[in-house]
Amino acid sequence: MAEVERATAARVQTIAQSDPPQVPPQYIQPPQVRPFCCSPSAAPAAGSIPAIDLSGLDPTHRDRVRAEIGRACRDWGAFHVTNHGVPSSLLDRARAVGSSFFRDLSVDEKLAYACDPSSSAMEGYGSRMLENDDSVLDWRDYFDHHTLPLSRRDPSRWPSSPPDYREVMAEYSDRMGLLAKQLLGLISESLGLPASCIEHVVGEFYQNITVSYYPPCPQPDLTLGLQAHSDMGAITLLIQDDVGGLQVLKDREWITVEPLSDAIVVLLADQTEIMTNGIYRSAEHRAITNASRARLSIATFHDPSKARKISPVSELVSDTSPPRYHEVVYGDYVSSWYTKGPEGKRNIDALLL
Ligand SMILES: O=C(O)CCC(=O)C(=O)O
Repeated sequence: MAEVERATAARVQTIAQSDPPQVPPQYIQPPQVRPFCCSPSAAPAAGSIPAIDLSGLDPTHRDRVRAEIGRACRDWGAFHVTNHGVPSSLLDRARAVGSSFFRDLSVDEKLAYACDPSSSAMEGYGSRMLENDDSVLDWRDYFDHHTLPLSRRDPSRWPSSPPDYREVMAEYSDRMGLLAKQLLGLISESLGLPASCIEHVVGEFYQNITVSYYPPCPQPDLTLGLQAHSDMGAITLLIQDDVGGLQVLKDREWITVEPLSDAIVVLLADQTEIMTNGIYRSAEHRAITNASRARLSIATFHDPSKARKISPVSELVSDTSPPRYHEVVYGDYVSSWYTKGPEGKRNIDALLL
């Protein structure tokens, strides 16, 4: 098969557009990880991630916000923030340019931005999370952008259509970076640490933005849009459209994160679990599919540089509370994630002392 044909055939959107009655076998998940429910609306109604109102961070409100963030990080590792200061028009524009890229461009136009399938974590248009031959594939196409530090940002590698794509994504990156810093400050304070503590350990943010597109799926009960994982870095900020499909694991049960208009989902990632010595846990999450509507999400990952060494912060370690994780060089952590695959949280568990 010619190179381009192979790439085209691998696109989930192309498969979905041919209206197959069944998904191809490589998308069928083993029974133990299949979604219990076949549509987000059939998911358990009880329990949803907490929603925290960030408005008015003056000293009085800051105490309330800190306490709520502490509870959410301890109990869930995931929460919504509202009144976060990012204009809802920007969230809408980011969703609009993302869905226009997937919906309005032909496959050939999209393939002009294809990322190199033989190399992990590359920028561009892609379809699979892992390249291991034996891995079950996600029912998802995506576009990954390298956005911060600015030296990594090259909008000429991003879609030129719709015409405002690059401008919107750059502004979105800047605003998410600022919010991520603010949230890491509140998370530090919620542990009685100086606001800058976690941010100092992380150092300069390495930020990537992934726009995920999940076409309608003929067999949502057999597939996953994105397999279960926790994110590798420090903190992820995610928006989704009104279709829904993000699920967070809580007490061994998958809870659907109902889309909340204008809110941003905060997901603690593995390095924050290490820095907080396990007081706060990273959120294991996944995306399920549905048969009727395509879904879009935009995840913004904030990571340390590859050279950064991460360990539990000294203020949280004592004789009575010894370190629970080995120190890790972040780049080694990333390599191991891509070699072994996410499989839930296996990678971070390997660092437990
Ligand atoms: O689509 C979603 O809601 C989840 C996306 C996600 O977890 C990711 O991009 O890593």
